[in-house]
Amino acid sequence: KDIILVGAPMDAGKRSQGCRMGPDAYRVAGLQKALTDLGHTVTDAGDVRPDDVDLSEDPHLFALPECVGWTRALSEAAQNAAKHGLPIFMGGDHALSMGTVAGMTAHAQRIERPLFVLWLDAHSDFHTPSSTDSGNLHGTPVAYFTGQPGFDAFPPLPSVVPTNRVGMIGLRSVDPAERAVLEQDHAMLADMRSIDEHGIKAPLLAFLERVRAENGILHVSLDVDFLDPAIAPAVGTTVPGGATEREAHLAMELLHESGLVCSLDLVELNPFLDERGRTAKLMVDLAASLLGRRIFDRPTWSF
Ligand code: DIR
Ligand code: MN
Ligand code: MN
Ligand code: MN
Repeated sequence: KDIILVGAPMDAGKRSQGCRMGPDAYRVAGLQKALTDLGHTVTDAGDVRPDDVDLSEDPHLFALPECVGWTRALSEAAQNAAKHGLPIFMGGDHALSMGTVAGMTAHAQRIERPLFVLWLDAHSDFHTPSSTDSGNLHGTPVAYFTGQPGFDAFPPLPSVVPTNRVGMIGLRSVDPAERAVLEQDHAMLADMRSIDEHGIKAPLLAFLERVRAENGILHVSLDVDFLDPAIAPAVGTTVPGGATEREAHLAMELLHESGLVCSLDLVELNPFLDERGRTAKLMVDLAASLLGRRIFDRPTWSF
């Protein structure tokens, strides 16, 4: 496969800072080598810069103009990268997914296949600019790309991802306003309770089956806080009770075997909070599993 690494040092999606160091942390942790070792051709396209936008600040939102500038620039970067291979967006905070998913919808339109999005996150990130009480736009990307109201300051989406093409796995922190909408909606939701009861494989395979049935392509958005804070401390919004290392690797291996993944966000890594690169290295290992790293190349134990 041709893989394009796109740095997105976005830190504007929330007040606490440090995610801008994410792309370089992934470089130092050896993301490119981990993927070339699997036989892929990997190009590092460097870091994207936000567009300059002529927009005033909104008192209720943190860094709105900068977030709009990032959305424009990343949408363009995603569309271009997707023409040449599978982009991996090295974040940066989760507000970057407004741009990457917008760009991937344009790509999906171009190749005439529907885009699905898998959101691996403790949070649903389904706030609108008016429902958010933190004012942090990293809590809003899913609402943006599913076409919820209130995003007039942002670029119009090339095409909307309907909520029935969104799967969320790992949920354990959903604010009341998000919950009210999600409960009546058609996104596939697997909270930690479902994972405890059924494992991570059942909901993931059910979602992948839906993608395959509609000949779709799949954008995966991996938030560091999907993982349990005990194994992934380098994130500003830790929530206890997250995915284990083994659940996460299994999910990545199943995603690889599906052959459906077209693009990947690695988001919310804050190297300022890391323990000697531990979280960055785990995220690199997970990306490698998603791109084909496995223990054995033949089935073991069950035949
Ligand atoms: C939180 C942030 N729900 C908010 N969401 C996070 O600010 O409204 N998403 N951290 O990953
Ligand atoms: Mn531009
Ligand atoms: Mn998130
Ligand atoms: Mn999160």
